[in-house]
Amino acid sequence: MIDQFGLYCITHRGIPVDADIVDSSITFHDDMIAQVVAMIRGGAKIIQYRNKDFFKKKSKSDFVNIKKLRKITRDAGVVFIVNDRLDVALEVGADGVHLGQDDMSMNEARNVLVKHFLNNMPQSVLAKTNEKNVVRKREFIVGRSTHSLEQALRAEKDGVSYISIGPVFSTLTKPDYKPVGLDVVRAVVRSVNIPVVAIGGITEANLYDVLDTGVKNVAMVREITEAKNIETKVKNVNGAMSNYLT
Ligand code: TZP
Ligand code: MG
Repeated sequence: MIDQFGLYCITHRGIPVDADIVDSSITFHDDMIAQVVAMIRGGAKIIQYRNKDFFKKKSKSDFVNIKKLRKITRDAGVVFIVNDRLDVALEVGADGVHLGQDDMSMNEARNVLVKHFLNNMPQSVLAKTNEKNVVRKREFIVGRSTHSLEQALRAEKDGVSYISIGPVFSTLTKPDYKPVGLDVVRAVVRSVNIPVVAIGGITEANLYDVLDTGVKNVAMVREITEAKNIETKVKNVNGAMSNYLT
């Protein structure tokens, strides 16, 4: 498992019509594909597929898109995480899933993963593998959203691979959540030993304030997906992060 993702990019349904990212071969219908292609060109190392509409409606064309995104990210060597749905993550062969506080517990996730990998492993591998190390061996990533120090400590104890903490600042992407602020991010970074991703209202402009907490990973939704040029934005943020962190 990578413990430094740098910029953690997250897709978002709906991009501004005048955004300067659309390749002539990509139709507006494929907007998630355009987003991801641009993120990869900008140097993203990890991308999460987040599309609340899909998970409500389960549209077939979105499902086709997720499969395309898996292929594009795999070909580019980019880690691909699916938000909310472990079943979808496993079906498309994602590298991991990101779960919220109200989603399945780590124990439930572990059971599903053990079953899935046992059922999908060639007999020869299966013969040498015992149940306990299946999940670890495959290094399937399970992330958990947290909104307080208590939740962060609990998630680490449960055995998740990484946590997100936020929203750091108030954000239109998650308007019902009270911002946790920079002090909570600092406390979480000091208190847990798994990778921490700060999220919520983070922009290129406030990036250094966030990095000053000691957090090494930062996730952005709107700052990236609503940028006039996604590729340049990802390049700039990643550049700023590696300058700061090295
Ligand atoms: N979890 C906490 S805040 C948030 C999520 C998914 C949304 C972050 O979006 P943005 O646009 O980067 O503020
Ligand atoms: Mg969720």
